[in-house]
Amino acid sequence: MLKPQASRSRETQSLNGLWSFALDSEAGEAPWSRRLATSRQVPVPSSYNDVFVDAEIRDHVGIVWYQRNLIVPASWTNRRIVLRFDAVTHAGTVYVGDQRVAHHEGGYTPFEVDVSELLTPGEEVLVTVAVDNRLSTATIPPGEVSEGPDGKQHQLYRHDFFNYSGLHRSVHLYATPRSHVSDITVTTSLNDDGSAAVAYDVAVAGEGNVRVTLRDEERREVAGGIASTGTLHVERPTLWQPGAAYLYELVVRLEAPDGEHDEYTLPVGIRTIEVKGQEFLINGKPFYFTGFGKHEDAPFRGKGHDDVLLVHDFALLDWIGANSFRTAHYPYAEEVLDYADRHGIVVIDETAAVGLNINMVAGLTGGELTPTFSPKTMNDTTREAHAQGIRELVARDKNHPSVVLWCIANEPASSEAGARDYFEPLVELTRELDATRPVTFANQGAARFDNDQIVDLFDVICLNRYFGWYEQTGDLASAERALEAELTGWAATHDMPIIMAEYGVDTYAGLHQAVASPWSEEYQIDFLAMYHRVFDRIPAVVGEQIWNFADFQTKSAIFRVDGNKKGVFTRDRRPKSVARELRNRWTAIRAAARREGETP
Ligand code: GCB
Repeated sequence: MLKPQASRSRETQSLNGLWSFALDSEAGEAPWSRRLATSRQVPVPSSYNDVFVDAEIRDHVGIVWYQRNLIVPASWTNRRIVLRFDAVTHAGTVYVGDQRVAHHEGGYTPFEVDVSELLTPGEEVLVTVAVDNRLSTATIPPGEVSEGPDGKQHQLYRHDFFNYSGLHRSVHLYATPRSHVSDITVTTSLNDDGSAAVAYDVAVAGEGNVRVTLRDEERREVAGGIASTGTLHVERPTLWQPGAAYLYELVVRLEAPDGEHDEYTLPVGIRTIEVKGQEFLINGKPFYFTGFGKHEDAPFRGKGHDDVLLVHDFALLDWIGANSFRTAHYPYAEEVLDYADRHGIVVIDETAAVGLNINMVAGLTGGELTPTFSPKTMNDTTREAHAQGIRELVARDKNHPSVVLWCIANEPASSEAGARDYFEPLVELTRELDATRPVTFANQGAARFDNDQIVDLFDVICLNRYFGWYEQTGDLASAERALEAELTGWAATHDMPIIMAEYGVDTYAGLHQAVASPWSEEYQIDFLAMYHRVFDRIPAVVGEQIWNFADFQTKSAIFRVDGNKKGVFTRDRRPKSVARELRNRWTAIRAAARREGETP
């Protein structure tokens, strides 16, 4: 799915800014049929939860209404006009004037609707969106809604981050010619003589001839084609590499018989990815992932996309020497991937399938066990929502060179009966949609190398482990033995590379101790140093991504103090003491990789 873009043939209008906002209980019948009777305004993009000072809004379960007017420029006559939402979390129903024009489920992928027939250029119209944040076994992520004794809806969810909701990303109105480029797929490979093949496939709605031109960063044409599908040959390509991004541009032009042309420009990074035995190769050379599991999370805006935060977070990644991150636990804004493409940061791209694990907390507390995969729990409807999430993720992100690995779930109950039947078709689907990238899932500690039911379906083992925190709390010597036994077990039983996709400790910034124990900055330093010693002893470990980049908000819980505090940075992005230690380690790892001719 192509991102809106202004070009010679396309125009865009941002619908970001302040929208009218009302809870469902305040909005009356058919709120789209008139102006919302409210003085409240909410910023877009943003979560609505924390911008007001009102528990009713912060903890609201159900529908809220967003509304604004729009005017299509008078010059947009005879154009195809599209209304596009980059993310409505978790479901959105859109009305233009009196008409319901779209409904979309899945809070982290875009959707759009052709509204050409509904809008008259030059005239004003109301756009109203019902945003529903309820999660059930029919949604990804899943959850359960129940009615409390107060008659209010209560939302149960099993993921460890606050259920922020709203219009989290940009809203656009854009115009294209009626015959237009509707999709582009690009894949790249390298030939033995060092030249590259850039295979492209252009989908068109309407009629016309396609022409493509590949330009380098100096805008010099390096190859071209005159068909909607083909392979371009690049003699001496400059490769896209971690830390040294290089982006060509594929300019796609559709020449329609009526003389109207459409033009779309797609950045293209030439690079290869391969999993070979226990190695992860980028451009044929071993790559070692350093970095974090992140979140889209910040004070006030919640999960709302913000370019200031985007640039600052990447500046911190650069400062600390990280070369990668995982989009835990949902697809991030496209702006984030564009930035990663342009700045050479490697991305593990994750779906929103988090919390498919009913017994995780029960397992820890000795509660009663319920099967996770069953007709009453995660069932065929859940799996269809999950499959749709995978389709939309791949459709949106397939052309990003920074994305090197699809992660289709976080911590599902992969040792339980039913996990294999649930996951096998989803892995197959991912491979059908994209044969060029490996596939993984993030494995939870209860599923070990000898009882996990699904890992062999995948290409890379991603492990989330908390020895020394949830287990062996405060006892790093025992934790070190447990971690080493676990990693050696995986390495001996599976010929696959291992990435430690989560490891970390809650750390209260400013808490210092001479004798380090949990929650102190010193314990975070000792804990991470212990993990790193172990990783360095096990060659199958090809990556370390600490949980988490920054402290983040969660629902209220007895083991959370104003959120999860496992960040290496605080929620307002100040480094904890461990940051400098990591900077030394990761800078040294990168320097060694460069010396040895590996991918830094
Ligand atoms: C995990 C989850 C992550 C949590 C983390 C924690 O395993 O994947 O979402 O936030 O543990 O801090 O407990």
